[in-house]
Amino acid sequence: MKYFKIKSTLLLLSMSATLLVSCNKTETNDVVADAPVEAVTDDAAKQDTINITLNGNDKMQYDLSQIDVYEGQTVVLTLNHVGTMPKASMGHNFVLLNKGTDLDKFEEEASKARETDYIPQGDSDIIANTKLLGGGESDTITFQAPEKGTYDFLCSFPGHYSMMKGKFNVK
Ligand SMILES: [Cu+2]
Repeated sequence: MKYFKIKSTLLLLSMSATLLVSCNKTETNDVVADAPVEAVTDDAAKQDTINITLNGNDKMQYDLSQIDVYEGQTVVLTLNHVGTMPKASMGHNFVLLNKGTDLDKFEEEASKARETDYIPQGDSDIIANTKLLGGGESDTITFQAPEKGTYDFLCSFPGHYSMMKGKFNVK
């Protein structure tokens, strides 16, 4: 009986010790995580113009899956095709689409638009797009960040968007 009591006291002690440790840990993490993130955020938000570099390669990959900008900013986006394959077999572009665009539907339309490099003309879902590039080529576009929210970007070359897509976050 006595032994049990000591044992449960010990258990309680170790539990509160664990709680204390985890509380402290959370507080420490918060302080450490908040300070630098806040500083970077403030700096990035103050800029009128934000430069984004996105690379696409011969393995049908972008090097970014998330792009963060701020409302009202002028976005200067450069897409580089860092591979060597030609546009006809491994073409890449960047297409930014309106919130809530049905990606499968868009891709269906885009794949029919071969004459215009897979950009369906007059499609109101397109906010901005680069040219279609082959290996070694680059294109830079400038556009206004749309209103706050999460948007999709993708490569509209047939079959690429299952791998080549990401989120464009306007904060
Ligand atoms: Cu592509």
